[in-house]
Amino acid sequence: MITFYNHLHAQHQGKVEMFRGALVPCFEVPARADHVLAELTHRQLGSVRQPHAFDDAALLAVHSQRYLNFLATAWDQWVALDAANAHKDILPSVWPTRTFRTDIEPDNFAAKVGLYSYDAGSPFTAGTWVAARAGANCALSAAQQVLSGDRAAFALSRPPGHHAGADFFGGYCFLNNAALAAQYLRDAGMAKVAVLDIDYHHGNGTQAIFYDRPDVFFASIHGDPRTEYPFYLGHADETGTGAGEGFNLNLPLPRGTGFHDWLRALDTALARILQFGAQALVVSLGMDTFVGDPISGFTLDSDDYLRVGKTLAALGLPTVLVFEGGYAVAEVGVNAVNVLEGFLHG
Ligand code: SP5
Ligand code: ZN
Repeated sequence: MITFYNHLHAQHQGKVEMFRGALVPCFEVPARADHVLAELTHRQLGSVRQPHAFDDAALLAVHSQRYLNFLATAWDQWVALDAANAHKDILPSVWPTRTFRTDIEPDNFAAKVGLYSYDAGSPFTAGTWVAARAGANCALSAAQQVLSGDRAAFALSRPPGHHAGADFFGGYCFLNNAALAAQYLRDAGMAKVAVLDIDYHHGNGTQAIFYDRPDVFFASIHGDPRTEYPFYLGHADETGTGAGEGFNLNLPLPRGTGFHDWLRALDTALARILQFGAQALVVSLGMDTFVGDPISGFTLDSDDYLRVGKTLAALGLPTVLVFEGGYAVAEVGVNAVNVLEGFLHG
């Protein structure tokens, strides 16, 4: 299996995020991807390649033009406010909630940041745009690799993507890598594509992007949003809207859920994906279901990820795996590569 990786991911290195009234060190750090890369190399699980460059059209297939303009210029706008800002990250602090207008882009920079985001946990740094673009290129390259006939490919991208919507960032995510891969497969002629999101957190961005569409089935297994981030989406009664009705499946599980019950949910999701008739699968591969994850609540062990990979492979579909969350930094390499090994060697 080919892995697409670009060292530019390390340009996105947030300093702090807001948690319970304090700024705490970021959980989503460059070392996460480096551990996965080291483990891949150590276990010789296929070659690692640089992604190809994709132009704006591939991003515009998922994201809005004004959001992409914002991402591309945000850092320069921030530093133009005050040269001292070059040493601080951008962190959102004000948002348009119910009753506010979102059709007019404010001139004020903080207001602009709030228009295009939804939490104060996702710092935007000097290198965020460069890193996010490189990560999206990894996901698009992995999709292209599968289109060219490979059974599977892995996008080792950072920052993660599944919380990013068509025009907002949040949850450490800026460009929705999994959605970009799925849309790329659609645009290349695959009529039905499924996205399976197994990150601990509901993939609210991916769900929102495809919610009214019957051509991309979205299934997600995640911590119950009544108690778990992102809180405001991911309930079982969200089944799609309009032409997309019936093409969205949420399987929320309580905090503390172990592998036995989690695997049953996976079987449910995979059965629905087969029933849908997917021609390809995109997996949002978050490793924050691990028992040792510092911000999450499931209890999967490292060995369980071999079984996860084997179960995904048994579906028999061309598969694009996209790296998402997973914050037990020392273990994330073994855990992610266990999924790949289980997929390849069962
Ligand atoms: C891609 C991804 O996994 N994003 C997750 C974003 C979660 N952001 C909120 C983190 C809340 C931190 N809670 C800390 C609990 C410590 N016990
Ligand atoms: Zn997550």
